[in-house]
Amino acid sequence: MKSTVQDLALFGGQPMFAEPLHVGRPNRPDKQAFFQHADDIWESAWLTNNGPKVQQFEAELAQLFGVKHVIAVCNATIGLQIAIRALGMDGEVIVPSFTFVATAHSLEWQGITPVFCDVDPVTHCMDPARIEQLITPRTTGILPVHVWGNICEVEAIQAIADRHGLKVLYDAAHAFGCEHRGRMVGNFGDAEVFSFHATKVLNTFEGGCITTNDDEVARVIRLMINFGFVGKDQVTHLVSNGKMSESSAAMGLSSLQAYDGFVAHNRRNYEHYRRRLADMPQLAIVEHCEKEKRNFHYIIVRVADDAGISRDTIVRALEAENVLARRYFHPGCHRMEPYRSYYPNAGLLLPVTEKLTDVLLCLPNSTATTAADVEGVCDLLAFILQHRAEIAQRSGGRA
Ligand code: T4K
Repeated sequence: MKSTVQDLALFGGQPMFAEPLHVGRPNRPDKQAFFQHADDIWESAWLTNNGPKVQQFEAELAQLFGVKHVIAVCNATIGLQIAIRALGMDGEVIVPSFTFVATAHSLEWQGITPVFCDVDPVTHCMDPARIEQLITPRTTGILPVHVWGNICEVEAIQAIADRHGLKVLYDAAHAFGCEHRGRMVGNFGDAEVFSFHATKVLNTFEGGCITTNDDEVARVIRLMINFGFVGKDQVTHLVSNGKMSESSAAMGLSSLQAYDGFVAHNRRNYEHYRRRLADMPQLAIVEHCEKEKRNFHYIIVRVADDAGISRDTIVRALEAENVLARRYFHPGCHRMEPYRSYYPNAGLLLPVTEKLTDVLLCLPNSTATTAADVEGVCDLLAFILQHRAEIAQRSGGRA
């Protein structure tokens, strides 16, 4: 461990970790289990287009979620775009700015105006109290995000949607395996979209799925992921290609087998971080609900206003030590193009978002993060905090 501030890699010392410690390192299932599925695919020469692995993956997911329809897709961004169309959203849709930019882009990309709504300071999910003031005659839907696996206030949001005749589509990219009042995510709103990107708790390299309990919505989505084909020659919709490949489904099936182990590992790391961070009043971990199913995948820390060191300086100091923490979600969609040019004053209605984008950081967690890694990252954070005044001074007064 380091003894003086000069030992920090930021000031020329040796990095504490020889190899980079990434946020977003994939959870990998048993190699043989994956290879067995890959071998089946090889032998069958059926590589995509609703093959047997995709069908099996969808069936296993439907059982896990307890939902009527699961449609596997090539990634969550395409999944969102297709679900938005299938639900007939148009005009304006209310969406948080505090999310990965894919959520807003999936609307704007198809000519729908994302109307940014502020979020709750504790859960970081859309604040239902802010929704109604954003509804106009052009509003057709609400697209909230279960950020970090925290579940949105689904009852309050549904009540607003019902009052105003709006569709609700959840971005559930972070919420695989989570539940709310005993009901699995996947069953809320008109549809939900999960991401199985490499960085997610369960991955299919790239991938995702759309879930719904509505037979008609599911029927339209199935057309929309496959060029609009009904049968061999007849096309009924102007749509896209959102199919998941068999190799992705193979990764999904083997990952489902390993999923409980992923969550147990994540949870041990989360508890470890929480224990250590309890001694650092400048850093508050965003807690996961422990009474209901959660995936414990995201370790999010809030830097206190009076910490005496900024989030960005902490991230720079960690990075120099090879701890590649991320500033999810910085700077907020409304500060990214094209939204920043379209709505330069959007931040005035988003005070909580503006704050969160400046004070949160995401620490490494996945099966690639060991207990020794967590201990090392926490030692480093404690050291940085202990020497925060000198760090600020040596960084040219930049706290
Ligand atoms: N909605 C929400 C709320 C989302 O968070 C996301 C995606 C979406 C929708 C859209 O889902 P998809 O269309 O992707 O299915 C990453 C992911 O690319 C993105 O999927 C994810 N959210 C977002 C939160 O994180 P970046 O730009 O931070 O990715 P990148 O390349 O910097 O990788 C992150 C870290 O992961 C790096 O430290 C390296 C590590 N990594 C990454 C990959 C791809 C690995 O170790 N191995 C890998 O294979 O967006």
